[in-house]
Amino acid sequence: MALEPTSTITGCMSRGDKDMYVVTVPSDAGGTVVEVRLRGQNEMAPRLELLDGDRNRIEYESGSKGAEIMSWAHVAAGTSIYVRVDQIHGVDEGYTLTLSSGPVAEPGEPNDTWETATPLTLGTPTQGIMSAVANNKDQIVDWYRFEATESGTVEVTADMTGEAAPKVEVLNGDRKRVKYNSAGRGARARFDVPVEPGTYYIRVSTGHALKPAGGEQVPPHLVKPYSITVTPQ
Ligand SMILES: [Ca+2]
Ligand SMILES: [Ca+2]
Repeated sequence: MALEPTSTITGCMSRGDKDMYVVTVPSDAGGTVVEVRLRGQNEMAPRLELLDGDRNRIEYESGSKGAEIMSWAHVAAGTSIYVRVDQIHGVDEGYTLTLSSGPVAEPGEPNDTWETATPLTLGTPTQGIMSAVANNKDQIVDWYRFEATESGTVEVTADMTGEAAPKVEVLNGDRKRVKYNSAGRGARARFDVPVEPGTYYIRVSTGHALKPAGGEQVPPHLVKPYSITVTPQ
């Protein structure tokens, strides 16, 4: 059965029952965060599974009798995930499944390759989201580019949020690596890069692996953008 990404439905469980729903998100380029809550009427010990478009499990949660469980997923533009509902014990009762959703605001996406790099304005911070995304494994990488107008040095700063750990690679117009820097989770990478006049690319990713789905709260790296800045010295 198809569900809207923001909706509430009631279903019915009996012993051995599994209910499967498909949820298709809008085409916002940054993707959509879908939050899912499941609660039985009285005695049901709920189980909730999220699967990606290829039906690979991306999240699993279970709860005790009468508990409400929740999970979230970051879903790529215009794609679908599956939500599977069942229970640990075999009671016959109704349940409520509540979905809420919102777009991930990231004007720079799609920027998963050097060809689609987001242009930077020198001296001005640009914000992005570092997140693993269900149904698009490439989206986690963000490419940027800038134009150096004279020979000298620029300072590159990538200020990460949440569990994302900055891995920052600067490449020249021939896509040869000029400089690399990294830092820990939620930390800032800051380094100087020698430049000649011409185009440069910056590939931003995370050294700490992130998951496209989880239980409980939506994680801070999906709520709070990171920033990247290139400043002539
Ligand atoms: Ca991004
Ligand atoms: Ca990206």
